[in-house]
Amino acid sequence: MEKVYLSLGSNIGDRFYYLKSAISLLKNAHLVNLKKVSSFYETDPQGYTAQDDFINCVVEIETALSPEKLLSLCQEIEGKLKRKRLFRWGPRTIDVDILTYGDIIIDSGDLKIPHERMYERAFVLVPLSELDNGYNKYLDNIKDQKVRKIDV
Ligand code: GSY
Repeated sequence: MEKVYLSLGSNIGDRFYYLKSAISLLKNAHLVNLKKVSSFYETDPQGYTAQDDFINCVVEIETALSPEKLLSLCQEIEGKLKRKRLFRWGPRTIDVDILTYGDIIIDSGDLKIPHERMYERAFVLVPLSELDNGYNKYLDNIKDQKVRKIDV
């Protein structure tokens, strides 16, 4: 079993519904144990900024799936939730991205682990450092980006 961190985000429609449904699908997935879920954060859009705010969180799972199979599972979950992505970097109903997979490094076509932009993004680093304080040291990089913890 490998420890994996996934980043989840949504900025179209009922954002909480999409995040909670994706978490529930992960919880019920074969060969996946859901271990931890971070707080939910409302976050300013990064990259293409003329779009609505996102809600983001990070989850920790343990899995016996290979990185490639896990990527397929993430895509399957996005498909089940009828993912809409209007254009690259643009608004989307649900995104499920692999951040890290144990200590593995992969740099192939559609699979790059660790996620290539994770150290530049507050919407990843703030919830991730809640689950693993080893990432606290990177928070200084992103202190100008706004994230707002949502009380539920
Ligand atoms: O890469 C994930 C999609 N995405 C996000 C996101 O999830 N949250 C925020 N705040 N900005 C984003 N820009 C993109 S692209």
